[in-house]
Amino acid sequence: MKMSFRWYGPDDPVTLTNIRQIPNMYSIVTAVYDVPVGEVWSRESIAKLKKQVEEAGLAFEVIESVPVHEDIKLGKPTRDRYIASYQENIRRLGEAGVKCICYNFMPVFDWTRTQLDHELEDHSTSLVYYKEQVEKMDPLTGELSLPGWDSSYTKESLKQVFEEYAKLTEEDLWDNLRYFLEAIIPVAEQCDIKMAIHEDDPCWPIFGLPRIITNERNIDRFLSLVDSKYNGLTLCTGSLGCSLENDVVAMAAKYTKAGRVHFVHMRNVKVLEGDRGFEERAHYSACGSLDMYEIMKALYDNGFDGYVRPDHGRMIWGETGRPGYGLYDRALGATYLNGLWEAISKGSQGK
Ligand SMILES: [Mn+2]
Repeated sequence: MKMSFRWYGPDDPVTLTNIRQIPNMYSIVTAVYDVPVGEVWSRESIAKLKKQVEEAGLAFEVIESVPVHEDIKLGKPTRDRYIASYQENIRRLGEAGVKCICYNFMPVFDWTRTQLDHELEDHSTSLVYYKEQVEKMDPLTGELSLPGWDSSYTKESLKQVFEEYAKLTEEDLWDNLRYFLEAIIPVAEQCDIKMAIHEDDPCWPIFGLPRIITNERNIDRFLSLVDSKYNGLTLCTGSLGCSLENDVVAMAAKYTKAGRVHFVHMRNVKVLEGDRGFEERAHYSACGSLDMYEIMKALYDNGFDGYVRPDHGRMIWGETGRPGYGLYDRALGATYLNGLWEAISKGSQGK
C-alpha cells in the first residue's frame, strides 16, 4: 500500500511541505489544471509539476484526473480527435514516470453534493447529499453551482448538452465507454500506466442523466469490456458506500484479488435512513456506515499494492479552504489508515 494525498497545485493552500510531514506519505495525486478538457497537456507543465513534487520529497506517480471530453461520452464524430489527445496525454505522463491515471465517465456532472458546509454535531463541517434538496434543483433553470462542476458551461451550452444526453440510452453510454477503452488501454499497456476508473459519485443517476459505474454487476461488465489489468478501478469507498446495495468490503476483496484495483479512495459516509442520501463523516469506522478496518483488511488479504489516499475530509480546527480538501482531517485520515494497515499487516505475520 502506497499512501498518497491529493494536491491541487501551487495555488492549493495545502502545501507540499504540509503533505510531506504526514507520516508514511509517498506520492502526490495531482493534475495539470491549466488546460481545457480534451486538450493535450504540455510537456513543460508536466515536467514542472513533477519537479515541484519530487523536490518536496514525494513521488509523482498518480494523476487525478485526466478528464474525458463530453464528446467521447456522447459518441460524437469529434470523439476521435479527443481520444487521440487522451492517448497522447497517457504517453506524456508515462514518459514522466506516472504509474496510475484516475478518470471517470460521468455525464456532465462530476461528484455531486447538495451542501458543502453542513455542520455536524461536533461543529466540524462536511459535504452532504440530501435527496430532498437535490430534487428541488433544476440544472436548466436554477442557479446551479455544484462542486466538481465544470463552470465553463453557460446556461445555453448546458441546455444543449442535456438535449444531447436525452437521446442517449444507457446502452449507448456503455458502447461509447467500450470504444474509448479499446482505444486507450493498448496505449496504457505500452506506457505501463494503470488506468483506474472512478465510480460515479453518488452511484445513481442524477438529473435524468445516465450513470453506469455504480454497482458490482456494472463494474463486472466494465472490467470485461477490455480484459486487461491496465483496465482497472479507483475503488472509492464513499462513492460506492453511499448506496446500501453495495457491499464495499466484498467488492474490495473481489476486485483486488482480480488484480484490478490500482487506486483506493478511503472515505467514510453515513448513509441516511431510506437511502439516497448521505453525509460525509470522519474516517474512523464508528463515525459512519462503513467498516474501514474490514475494507483495509480486504485490501491487505488480497495482496493490494496500489495507491491509497484519504478522500474528502471535514473542515476542522477552524481551517478554511477547498471543501473536502483541507489538510487537517485528511491528515488524520491518512494517519488512521496507516495505523489500520500496520496493525493488519503485523497481526497477519506468521499466520
Ligand atoms: Mn473518490
